Amino acid sequence: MDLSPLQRARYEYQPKLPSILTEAIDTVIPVKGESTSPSSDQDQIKALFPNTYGLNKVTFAKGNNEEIKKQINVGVILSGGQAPGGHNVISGLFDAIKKANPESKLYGFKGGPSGIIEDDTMEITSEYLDKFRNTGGFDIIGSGRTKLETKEQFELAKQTCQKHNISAVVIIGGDDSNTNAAVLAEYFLQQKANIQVIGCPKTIDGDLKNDEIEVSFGFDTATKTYSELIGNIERDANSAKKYWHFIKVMGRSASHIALECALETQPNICLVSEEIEANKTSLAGVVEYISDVIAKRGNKGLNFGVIIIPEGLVEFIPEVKALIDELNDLLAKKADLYSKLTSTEEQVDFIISNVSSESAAVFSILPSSIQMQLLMDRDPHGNVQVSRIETDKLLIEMVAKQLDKMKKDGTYTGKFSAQNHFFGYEGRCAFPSNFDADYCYSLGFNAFMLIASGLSGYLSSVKNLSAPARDWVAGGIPITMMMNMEQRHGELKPVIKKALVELDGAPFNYFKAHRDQWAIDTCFTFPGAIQYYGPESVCDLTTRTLALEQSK
Ligand code: FBP
Repeated sequence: MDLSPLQRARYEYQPKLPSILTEAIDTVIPVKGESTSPSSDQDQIKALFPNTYGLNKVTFAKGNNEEIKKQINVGVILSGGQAPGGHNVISGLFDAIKKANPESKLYGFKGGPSGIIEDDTMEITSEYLDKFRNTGGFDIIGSGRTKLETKEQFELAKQTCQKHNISAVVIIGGDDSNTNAAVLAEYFLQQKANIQVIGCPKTIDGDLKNDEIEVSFGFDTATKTYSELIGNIERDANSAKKYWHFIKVMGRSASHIALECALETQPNICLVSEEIEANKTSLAGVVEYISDVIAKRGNKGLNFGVIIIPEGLVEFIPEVKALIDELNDLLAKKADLYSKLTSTEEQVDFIISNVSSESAAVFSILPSSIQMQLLMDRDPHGNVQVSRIETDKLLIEMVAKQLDKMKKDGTYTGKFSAQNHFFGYEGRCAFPSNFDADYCYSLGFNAFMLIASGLSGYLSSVKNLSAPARDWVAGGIPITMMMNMEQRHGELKPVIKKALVELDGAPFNYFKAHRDQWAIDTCFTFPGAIQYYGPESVCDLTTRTLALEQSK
């Protein structure tokens, strides 16, 4: 296989670990911390998770641990969207397993959670793994979005594990996948299957976080990749001075990615879905806000700028959200009738005559391309695939119309020419930054320490992340403590609470304090490409979000 120079160099990179995990592995023992409970819905969650409710947090300390040398087989699953660093979670897990006992084995379930159900299993050997160390992607074993949630699936998973003598499974995924990891852990305990389940917090979206999980892996690298590109576009805009760039960035619900990129690049506008929802801003209101900024700059002769749009925006605009909810319901209930309609006109008429008059009115004003995107297939979790809705183009079209009106009434004298971009897939498989390379390796190594401690239903946790890696704190957090009950497809279900942008949090407050100036003046900053080699002050920096959240 041909290798790029960076690929070759990254194979040699030795990720940093919290100092306790650098000790000889048989001299580290688990230490029980406080017992836990979820912040709400305790009774319901306790009833659903009798074996994994109220467990203690765990950290590690020095101590004799002969037990850790026992031979075991572990399985690993990559679940959901790619996030830089997944290969390093597997590397850390593998290295810890082999350190404890070179006879122990790591198996990968291929293609995501379906791999464990269908027994699509491979042994991960040292030789195979070495080609993936410190590289982006999930191609080491592949990923997928199959939901692991039914008893039949759990039984099949149990059979696969028993066939390969696997006594622990590590699930690397986001909030939904880790919710399912907790349900699977509970099931195996109820069944006395002797199979432990440990989760690892993954998603570029950054929305799997709480007091115990400071950040999900991949967020650091993905936002740095997008910020590099946004900075480059800002320089281009500032050079040519002729385009407004509308840039949609990934993040299917929360706006953490958009906000982090804004903190890194100081664009003229960054929309934050959570604020739009809190203020109940309508689509027309969003268009007016953007148009006003463009007009203010245009009237000063500044006919260029950069606007960051979070991918999930449409689901936070109240009237569009109401429309999407009605569409989800309608397309699920009348799927047969809808599938018989062949022309776009028939489909549009069907929608307009089957939703409320308010939603019909919203649907009617949308460009037909957006109408069709809202009707596309849902993902396996029943969600609209927001990455396929061209919000950037929708806003350009609506803003252009609004600016035409403003021209006519004399409030806008500039020129408007726009370019649209979508940064999503570009960032999900980048070479992990040093932070993600180290964090992921630590999460994987730590996952083995939790397994060796006999735990199940825990999420691998590495904290104190704005400090140097040696000062990070490794441990385990019972997943049930992160859960609450939520309505999902008409049923009340236990799920890990998704972390949206906090409007009273330090990152948003910093942005809010500066955005009016960034809007009108040109204050762009240019983060440049991720640096892998050089001074720590450049290479090991974490995100602005984490730095602001952890600044005392
Ligand atoms: P996860 O939550 O599984 O980590 O995936 C997040 C994400 O990258 C979103 O930002 C995006 O909306 C979605 O995946 C795209 O999914 P797909 O890869 O299936 O197109």
